Amino acid sequence: MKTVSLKEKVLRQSLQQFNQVIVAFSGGIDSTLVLKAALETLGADHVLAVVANSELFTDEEFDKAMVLAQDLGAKTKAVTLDYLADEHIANNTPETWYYSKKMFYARLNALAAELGYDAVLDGMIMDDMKDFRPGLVARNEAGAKSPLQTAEFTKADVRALAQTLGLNNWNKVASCSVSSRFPYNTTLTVAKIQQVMAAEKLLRDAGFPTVRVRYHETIARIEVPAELMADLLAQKATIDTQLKALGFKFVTVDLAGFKSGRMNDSLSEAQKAALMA
Ligand code: NMN
Repeated sequence: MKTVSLKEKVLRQSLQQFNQVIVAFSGGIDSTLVLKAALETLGADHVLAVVANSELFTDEEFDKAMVLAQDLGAKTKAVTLDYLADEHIANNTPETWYYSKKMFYARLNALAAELGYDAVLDGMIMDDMKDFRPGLVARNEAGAKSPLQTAEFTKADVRALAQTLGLNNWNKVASCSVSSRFPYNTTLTVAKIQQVMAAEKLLRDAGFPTVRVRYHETIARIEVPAELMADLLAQKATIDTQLKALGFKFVTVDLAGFKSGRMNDSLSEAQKAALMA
């Protein structure tokens, strides 16, 4: 098995093939490591951190990512993406992940061409290959590079190297498009998205940094890690009142606890395989 220091060497060598790169930066640990390694390997004049702003991610995450990239010494650029203008995304079809990443990488490629950058890098890691991620198909089509995958980094490797490099202010909780809170084939509106985001913010502020409020029309189904369920129930009256004030008629807790990708349970294995092909 390759050691983290060997993987780090491969990462830095793979970055040296580029002259100027755009790093798709979310502020999470993976893209923070890519940005840091790119800055150190190529120099700050050769790296641009691009942060996407859209209705599908919170403004808080966007603001944090911009500040973090600047703190790391990167030049930054914000791009606004109108995801809901795409009907696959607005109707949350099972193709939503493909079309949202297609729009994302197309925008970054256009920016790279306009500004004279020779590659677009993202923070995908080995673990992402095991998940249902049709966005990887769009990445491949767009020709974007994932240097952490090239160097075979797992999440554990990323954490280890981030610690060695003194990276400690990345967004601790992995973020994900809010569309993952909605059943497939639900029409997304700004109002519904804001309802879910507001509910999750209330829950984060109540002591649940990892939380999903899955939207089932009048029903909110809360997922928190199983070990925190008792803490959630200790605040049940307040949370019930607060989420009803946001427009939910019924506020429920999922007894199975938080599990990333839960909405994909409605897709068959054959459907998932076809969407990843
Ligand atoms: O953690 P939750 O909210 O359940 O969301 C995770 C799911 O969202 C993943 O299982 C994946 O299916 C989906 N997702 C897909 C992509 C992609 O295709 N690039 C990116 C992020 C999340």
